[in-house]
Amino acid sequence: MTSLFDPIRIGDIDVANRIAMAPLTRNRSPQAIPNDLNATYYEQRATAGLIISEGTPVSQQGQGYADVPGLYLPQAVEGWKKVTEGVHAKGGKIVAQLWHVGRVSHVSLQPNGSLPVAPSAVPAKSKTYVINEDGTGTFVETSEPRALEATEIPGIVDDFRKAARAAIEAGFDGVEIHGANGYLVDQFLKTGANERTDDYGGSIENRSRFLLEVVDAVAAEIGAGRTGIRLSPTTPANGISDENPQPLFNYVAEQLAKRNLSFIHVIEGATGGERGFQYEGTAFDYDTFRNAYRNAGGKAGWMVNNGYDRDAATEAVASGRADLVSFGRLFIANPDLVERFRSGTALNTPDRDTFYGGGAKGYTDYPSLEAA
Ligand code: 8OZ
Repeated sequence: MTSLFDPIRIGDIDVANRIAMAPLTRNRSPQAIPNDLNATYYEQRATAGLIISEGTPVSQQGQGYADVPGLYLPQAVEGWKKVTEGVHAKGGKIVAQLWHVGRVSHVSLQPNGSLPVAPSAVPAKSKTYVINEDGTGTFVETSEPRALEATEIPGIVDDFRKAARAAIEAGFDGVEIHGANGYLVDQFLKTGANERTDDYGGSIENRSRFLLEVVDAVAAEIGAGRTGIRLSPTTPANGISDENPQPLFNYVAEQLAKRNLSFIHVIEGATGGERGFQYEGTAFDYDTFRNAYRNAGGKAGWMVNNGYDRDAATEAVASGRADLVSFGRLFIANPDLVERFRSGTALNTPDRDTFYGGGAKGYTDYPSLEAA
């Protein structure tokens, strides 16, 4: 029976165990540049089999929150080098999460204060995080977006490609394309945000086109075996919804199966909430989704996420339902989560008040067993 502590090769990446650190927005990188504090935080968590970095915008247009580290400035690449060197020195692996928020942004974060872009001019009805003039952070309503011209789409696909190249230059082992949580890729996929009538809207094939173009551009640039993707078929995050997610994601699964990716990272249900959450009037089955991928010949590592604990993760991996499990909040509070799972030691409790923004408090000061 496979255990959480068994190694696995996913695409071109060898990982030491099945315990991944989920991407976590922490808003501690002013000017979008990773710093020494960020490097310490990641290095502390390097015993994860695989770290997926926090969401990393591929362009300023892709930015939706203050103080998140990007991959579009040369100084950011230099900053990320400190992070990847620290993780590698401790024997860990780390991929960069490539992110474009689409409509989940605020004019104050956009180039020249322009409107955020989206498949269609449908507001997210969500919140984003900005910095006030006095330096404190607050959550504010997202701005009204404008619909992308079809002629602008190749440029955004190319921003993902360039960011993937920058990630490799910064020493990452690969990338995860952020296709989840109501951000740009998910906005194209789902009927609740995509009202286009051109090649990027309407049919399942058309709504999946942007995702597949991004995957193909990134895979061609850095290798499919270093490319992963995160999907959230039934999340309501950032106001996203779909009228019929099962055939949509079965199609996405079959298409991805042909591409020999490193891993598929699946958020089950409502991100950070109910794993059984469904869009109104729909019934999505995650086993059917995985089987669509496997039956089409897909061999990538299958990573599941959303509120798993040690026992649920052990079962998921032992049963073959998943190859890896990612943990978010548990990794915030437990830098040595792998060792704590191995020894069955009690876990530290995460402090919500320090999730977003601030400094070392609630970031690099959670104790490890070794320190205690
Ligand atoms: C929490 C706060 C801000 C952003 C996601 C990148 O949901 C995020 C995110 C999460 O994927």
